[in-house]
Amino acid sequence: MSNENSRHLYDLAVKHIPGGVNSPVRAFKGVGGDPLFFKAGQDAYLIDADDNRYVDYVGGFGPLILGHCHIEVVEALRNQLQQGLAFGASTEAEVKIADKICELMPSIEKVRLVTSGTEATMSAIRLARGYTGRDRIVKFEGCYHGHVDGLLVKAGSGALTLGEPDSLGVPKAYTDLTHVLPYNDTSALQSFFAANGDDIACVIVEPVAGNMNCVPPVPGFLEALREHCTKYGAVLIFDEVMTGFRVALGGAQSVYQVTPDLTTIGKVIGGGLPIGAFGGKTEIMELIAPLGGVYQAGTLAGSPLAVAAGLAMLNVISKPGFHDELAARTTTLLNGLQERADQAGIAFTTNQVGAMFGCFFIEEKQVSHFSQVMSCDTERFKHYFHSMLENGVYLAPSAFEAGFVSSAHGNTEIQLTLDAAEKAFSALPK
Ligand code: KE4
Repeated sequence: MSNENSRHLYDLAVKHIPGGVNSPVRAFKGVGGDPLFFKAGQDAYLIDADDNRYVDYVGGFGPLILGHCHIEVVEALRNQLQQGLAFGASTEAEVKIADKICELMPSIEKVRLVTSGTEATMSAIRLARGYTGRDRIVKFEGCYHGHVDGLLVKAGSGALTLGEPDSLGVPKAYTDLTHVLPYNDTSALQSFFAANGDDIACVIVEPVAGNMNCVPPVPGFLEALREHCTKYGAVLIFDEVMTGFRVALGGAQSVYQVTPDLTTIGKVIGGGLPIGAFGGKTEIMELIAPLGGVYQAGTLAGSPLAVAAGLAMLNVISKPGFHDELAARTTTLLNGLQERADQAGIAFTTNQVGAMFGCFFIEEKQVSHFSQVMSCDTERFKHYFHSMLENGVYLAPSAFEAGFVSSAHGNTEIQLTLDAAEKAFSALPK
């Protein structure tokens, strides 16, 4: 498999782009080697600069739940292109997508569109602080909510991949206001709130952690968050940028039946274009400008192109049975991977919530805690990643990212992946 063109593009890229990438996790630092450059995506496949084809389990890190270039998304974009790209003013489509989001996620009574997940979480936290008049916030180790200054504390995703969970350039005054608790540790939560609950503006949590690989909530964890936030008057923010409309049509909050006060979303609602959103209870959302005193704004918020693509995607995934079918295919994939790892004598386990999954090179059969994620064999993952790549399967270039199945992943793609995994597991150093 030639990577000559990718290598050439990388050499050119590093000249004017830091690390040759526009987002750190793409740099392959977590797996070694130089990053691939891609030129096309079609259905479940990515095509790189050397015309190598890969079954894609990154899906743009979550948005592409229909696979690449889905006909209805492309058609919606084509139509919008004829109408206009940006107006700096409101459009009918923004009303439609706001109505659709509130219909699919009833905890969201009012929603504001932004242009990234980071903007969504940053705005939601500012809103929670404005609403409660409190400054302190709570996040969880290994969770990632975008590169918001106060949230780059023991963060996951690219920060974890690069081994820099805390960032330079973030004033101590900011991080002093951020309390980090262990994910899935209800007793630590209880103790913390007993001592500090009255000072907490909000808790922000990934209801299914997808940035320390994929770690679902243990029974009772989300319920305890809800109970303590209610008791102490803190705003509960579910960061569903990744899980929203992905793990189920109504997101993780519909799977676990725990209702947050605010939710942040993104990825799927933009159909692959830049978008984010935050929303929730009317009494909180009405503090947002121009109605209230919490300022928030964005030049391209509600981008006609992103909204057109997002509406098309939401309409397709709203069809009955869509998510059940996706979850079933994901289960088939994971069962097949587990069988082949067991046959090869490789310590391996998986997590799954809907069409979002995680693979771990670890002896234990249940991964629920950050400490377990950090004990996984990342060297084995590196070998596995490159072997899968050589056999036509593209995984996230990091042991700390979740994987995603799309509706374009059919039996052919699942079988190709399992055949690649059989070779990869048998080639792993014992
Ligand atoms: P963006 O600002 O990257 O659009 O979204 C930030 C964000 C917020 N919340 C959650 C739960 C997220 O997963 C993300 C971003 N996800 C990562 C992938 N794990 C983005 C990939 C990257 O940084 O390149």
